[in-house]
Order: sequence, then C-alpha cells, then structure tokens
Amino acid sequence: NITTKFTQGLPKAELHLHIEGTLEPALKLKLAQRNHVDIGQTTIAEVQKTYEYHDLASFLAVYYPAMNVLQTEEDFYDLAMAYLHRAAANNVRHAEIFFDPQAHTSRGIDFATVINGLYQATVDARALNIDAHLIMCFLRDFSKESARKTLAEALQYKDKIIGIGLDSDEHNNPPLKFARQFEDAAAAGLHLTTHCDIDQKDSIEHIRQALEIMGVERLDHGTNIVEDPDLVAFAAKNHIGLTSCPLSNTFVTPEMKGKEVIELLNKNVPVSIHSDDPAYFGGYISDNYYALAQQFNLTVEQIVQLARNSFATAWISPEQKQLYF
Ligand code: ES4
Ligand code: ZN
Repeated sequence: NITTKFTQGLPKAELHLHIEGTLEPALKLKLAQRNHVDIGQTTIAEVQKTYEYHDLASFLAVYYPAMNVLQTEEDFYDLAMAYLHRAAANNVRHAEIFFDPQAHTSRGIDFATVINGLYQATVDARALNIDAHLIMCFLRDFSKESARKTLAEALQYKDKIIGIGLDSDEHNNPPLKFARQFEDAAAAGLHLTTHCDIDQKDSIEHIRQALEIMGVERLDHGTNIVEDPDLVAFAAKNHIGLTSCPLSNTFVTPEMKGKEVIELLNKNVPVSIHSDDPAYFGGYISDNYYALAQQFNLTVEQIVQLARNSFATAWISPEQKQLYF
C-alpha cells in the first residue's frame, strides 16, 4: 500500500505551481500587517475562512485580490522562500515556478520588484538542494497588447526566466490569441507551455493550436487530450509533458481525472503530477500524488513513472537529467 512517507520521499520535479497560489493564510496576514493593507480579517482563522470557492470563477475572485498584500521585493522573496521550504520538505529537487507579472503590474507594482524578489529566492533555493527556475505566464484574459508589453519587459530579464506560459480564464481566450508573443519568446530562447484547463468549451481545439501551431513543449492540465487519439499520438511521439493537478481538479469538476492520467501513462504520454495552487486547493505536491494514488489504486510502478516523467519533461539538459535517473 502507498504511504504518505513514500510520496513525500520520492524525488520529484514541480512543473505546475503558481507562486501566487502558495500564499498561505498565515503569510497573507503577516504581509498585510507589514504593509498596512486592510484585508478585512485580523486572525489566521478568519483569513482561512475566506479561502472558499466551488469553481474557477469563485476561486479567481479570492485569488487575485489576495495579491494586494504583495508589495515589495522582500514580499515576493518571502513568498517564494516559504514555498521552497515546503518543496524541500516534499523532496522536490527541481522546480519550474509560474508567476503572473500582470497581476502585479496592473496594480502598480513594478515588474522589477516582482522578478528580483522571486529570482533571489531561486538563487537561495540551491542551499535547499532545489534547482529552481521561473516561468512567466501571461494572463490570457488580458489583451494581446498587454502581453506584448509584458514580454518586452520580461526580455530585459531574459536570463532570470526559463520559459513562458498562459493562465487565468481560458473561456474565449485561445492559445492562438498569443501566437505572436510565443513566437517572439521562442526566438529569444525561452521554453513554451500553456494551460489547457480541464473541460473547457474548446479544449480540443485549444490543445491542437498549442501543439500543432504554436509548438509548445508541455500542456498544463491538458488531460482532455484523451478525447482525440491523433493528438494523444502526437503528444507521445513528441514527448509533450502534461502536468496534471489532482486536488486542483476537484475544485473545478467532481473528480481528479485519474482515469485520464492512467490512460496517458498507458499510451506513453509523459504525464506527471503537480500542485497548481497548494495554499488554496488543500495540499502540496506529495499530497497530490497520495490523493491520486489512493483514489485510483495506483501501483508503485505507476507512481514512480509519474515522478520520472516530471524530470523527463523538465527543461533541463540531458546531462542534468542523468543526475535524477
Ligand atoms: C489558476 Cl486553477 C487556475 N486556473 C487558471 N489560472 C490560474 N492561475 C492560478 N491558478
Ligand atoms: Zn495552473
């Protein structure tokens, strides 16, 4: 039988983690007090009670306003270091961490404040035995013009970013909306991924655009791909990583998409397990492995394969991958 000790001890790469989604109630309160931001609550328990939602819209309505407590470079550093300590306790050896600059620049925080604070934490993560990197996501419900400006700023910090992605509300915001930014980012040497959230109105069309037109290397979530055998074959052949987040899924649909994960394993698509917004969805990466393993009776071999896939689809050199296998 699978134990929490096993899922915790297993070496893992975290590839789908929004740093803003690691804001625990205690840290939110601490930063609110430090920056004199009125969040409407004065105890951790009161903040905890506001972490309640039943679908994506109600989640995002808690998630974005919470970011007001993040004001200074030190705040972003503290947020990321708190996550990295949790990651180390989960035996995460390699982390590619999403951040949403537009969620901060749109409320008057400089891009530099965000990236410098987060980047310093990735440097200090080496002391925790974690190889940490940053993936900049565009908010897909913001305009193309806003994405263009954001990419132009990001390219001034190109060495501090490993790749780009897309997140936030996917409804009527297809990957192709950002085709130009993805092309420019790739030309600058950045890696590409995009969210293709579960059970969207145009899931298959969005996955097709991302894979066949934009050349993304991974899909975040993306498990609806099982509906299209040709796309599944494409993903297997081209080693497209799918980053599934079981606990997060249960907030948007009734289940964890475990059947889809097993099918993808069986079809040699390198699917792996991650934590999305762990402060909001009830668990860090090992909890996600454990919950899925329990609910779907995964074998030890399947769990090890999921962890191997996380390193296999990480944006690291073949030489560095040798260290993990
Ligand atoms: C997100 Cl669960 C979810 N969906 C879309 N965008 C996001 N950003 C952070 N978490
Ligand atoms: Zn996500």
